[in-house]
Amino acid sequence: MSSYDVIVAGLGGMGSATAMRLATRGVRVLGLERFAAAHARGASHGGSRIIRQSYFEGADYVPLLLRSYELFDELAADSGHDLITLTGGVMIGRPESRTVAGSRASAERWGLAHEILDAAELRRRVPTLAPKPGEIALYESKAGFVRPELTVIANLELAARRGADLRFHEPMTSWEPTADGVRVVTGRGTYTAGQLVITPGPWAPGLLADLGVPFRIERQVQFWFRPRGGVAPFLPERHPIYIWEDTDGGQIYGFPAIDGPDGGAKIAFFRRGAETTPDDLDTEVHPGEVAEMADYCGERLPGLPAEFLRGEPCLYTLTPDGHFVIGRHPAHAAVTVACGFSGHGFKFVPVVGEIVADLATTGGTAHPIALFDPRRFGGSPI
Ligand code: PYC
Repeated sequence: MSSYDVIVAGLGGMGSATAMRLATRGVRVLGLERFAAAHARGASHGGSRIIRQSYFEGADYVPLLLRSYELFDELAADSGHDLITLTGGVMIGRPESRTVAGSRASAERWGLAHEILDAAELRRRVPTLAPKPGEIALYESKAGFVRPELTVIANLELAARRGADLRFHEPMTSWEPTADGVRVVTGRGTYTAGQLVITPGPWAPGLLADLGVPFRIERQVQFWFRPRGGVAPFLPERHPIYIWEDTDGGQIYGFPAIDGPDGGAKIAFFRRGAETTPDDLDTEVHPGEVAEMADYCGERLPGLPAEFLRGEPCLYTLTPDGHFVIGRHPAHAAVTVACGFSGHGFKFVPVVGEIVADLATTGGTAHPIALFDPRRFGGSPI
């Protein structure tokens, strides 16, 4: 039976960053992943994910975001992969909307550079966008996108180079506490370690049922459209990322055309997905779904939905309050969990890797993570 300091179960965004950080610190790591590296069955794919600093989800996230920017730069330099592109970003809605008011409150609290644009100024700066009367935008120059698959690959490459034992197509099937750590079973063997990190993505409801967190898994589709007249106005030199809130609180979010002249631009609803499970994921994108998105964005980005190019579902693991779940397992001191990223987690990948590595090796972290306490839903761990 092989023995390690830490076993990391799940090598998507969060698990790959944790494995890399642990290996960098000289920890003997085993990483287990049920699929291939950088797969498309979770929420770490799709070519782009938003990164931004003003954070309507909560001003408490900002210090973590600032650290994440530093660590994305470090990861890019160490791996040689181009991971992060700053295009600027606009958070659009009515002034009192969560997207605008919350972004503004967080920017003001932390002194983040930002501008408030009225509808006419937004239209002048970003002619592809057609705000409704009364809508405004918060513009942030530090926003942009990161490359999720490349980020996972960069972490895995560095983790392996620094000594981590990474095994793919080998999911953890069970684990149990032992006198001095954990025993982990897979279809190929049994392993022991002092600590176990569970970064399960959408497998959280099954693998972490004993946490008592009422997770909801939602299927969300990412759509790529070729704009009318070509991608020129959507190129990253000219086009910011955007999050746009409607009067009913619904949001869409989108990206510049980052894949060259034939690639189109990606857009998605933030939360309109059907509940599913990772084993039942419907990977097909249906004509009715494309029509719904084309119809919705036709009013707001009239030039975008000219030609549907492709769609790709991803899986959100939602918590009731939309905040992450990160911490020591309340019932098992040898287990650390990081899950429930609720559709807005990828930008935090490097800092979550740092936090989870801290927790697994020392039991604590200097980062502010009280918001993510696994015990906050009052579920009683079994
Ligand atoms: O952070 O990517 C994001 C996001 C999109 C919509 C809401 N948050």
